[in-house]
Amino acid sequence: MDFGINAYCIRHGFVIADIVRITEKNRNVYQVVNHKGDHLQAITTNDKDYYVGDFVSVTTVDNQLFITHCLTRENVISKARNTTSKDFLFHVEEQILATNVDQLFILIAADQRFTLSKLERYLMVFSGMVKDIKILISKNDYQLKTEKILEDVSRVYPHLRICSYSILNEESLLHLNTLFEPGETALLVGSSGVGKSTLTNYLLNKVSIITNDVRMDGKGKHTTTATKMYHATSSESYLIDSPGFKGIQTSREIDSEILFEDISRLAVECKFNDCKHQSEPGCAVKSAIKNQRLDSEMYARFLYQKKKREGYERYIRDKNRKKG
Ligand SMILES: Nc1nc2c(ncn2[C@@H]2O[C@H](COP(=O)(O)OP(=O)(O)OP(=O)(O)O)[C@@H](O)[C@H]2O)c(=O)[nH]1
Ligand SMILES: [Mg+2]
Ligand SMILES: [Zn+2]
Repeated sequence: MDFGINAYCIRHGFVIADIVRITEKNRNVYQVVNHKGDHLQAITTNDKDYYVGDFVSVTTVDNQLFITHCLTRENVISKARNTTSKDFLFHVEEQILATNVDQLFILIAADQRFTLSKLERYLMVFSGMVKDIKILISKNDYQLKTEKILEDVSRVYPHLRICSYSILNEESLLHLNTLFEPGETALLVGSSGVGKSTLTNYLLNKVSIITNDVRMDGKGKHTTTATKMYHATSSESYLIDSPGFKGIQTSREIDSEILFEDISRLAVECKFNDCKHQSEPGCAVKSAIKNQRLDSEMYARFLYQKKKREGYERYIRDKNRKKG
């Protein structure tokens, strides 16, 4: 229950004594845990922000714990901050969700509207930040809807591994439990109401079925407002539950490799280095489609995402030109 502090210190050659990990943040008051598993409160007097998952060094003055600085972050999971301003593309700001994350679980609820675009955005935004990404379809008690989603995804992206579960189905939960690696830190993300907190609750208590809390219409109102890290005894892993997303975008360069690896592998064989895989001669991508070695639907998604990305970049360039 050291929240990974020992392993982190060994990896980086730090001395454990004054290192704690942040499990929750409320303005400048932080809940932290030390290598013995004691839960403590720490504050900071500097103007730096720390995040859930951070390993920080602390000092005690008059019985009060102070964070002095943040230790090397092994990774940072972020997305663009939600904003209602029409002008947000000017100053899109990345919002840090958590740090030092080993596994990312993207939750999609079977009872919510599903689009391939949304799944693609999730994957592209996060795939550059963490290697181990898993997609979970929650609420698979909505059986037909679950099947439709799994079918839609696997037709275009047969290489993506997706697991579905329901909080009402014990067997699916036992399988789910095995996806969480012992000693590792897992972050759950997804729209509001997909079931992140319900799943967290299950993994913490391993109570077989939490029927009271589950409404069959899936529309509970236990909206999470703060990111929080827990120790999940059943999997011996650390779990971060986060508030639901309103949307998913990013201001960073996104990574589409996770979706279109097949296309980039073929692209090295195209005659022209800058082949757009549209009408150029000697295009290996087009010829793979013709020979049915590449799925035409995946290719269509590739063009769609590329067009969207280019439009977005052009928009930012134009705006900035007008501004500057
Ligand atoms: N039918 C069904 N309902 C579920 C399942 N999992 C969660 N729910 C219900 O879905 C609703 C929302 O669940 P939460 O766990 O609060 O969702 P959340 O992702 O934490 O939502 P935010 O905190 O707003 O981001 C609750 O009423 C849950 O009981 C499931 O597998 N099946
Ligand atoms: Mg929640
Ligand atoms: Zn090509």
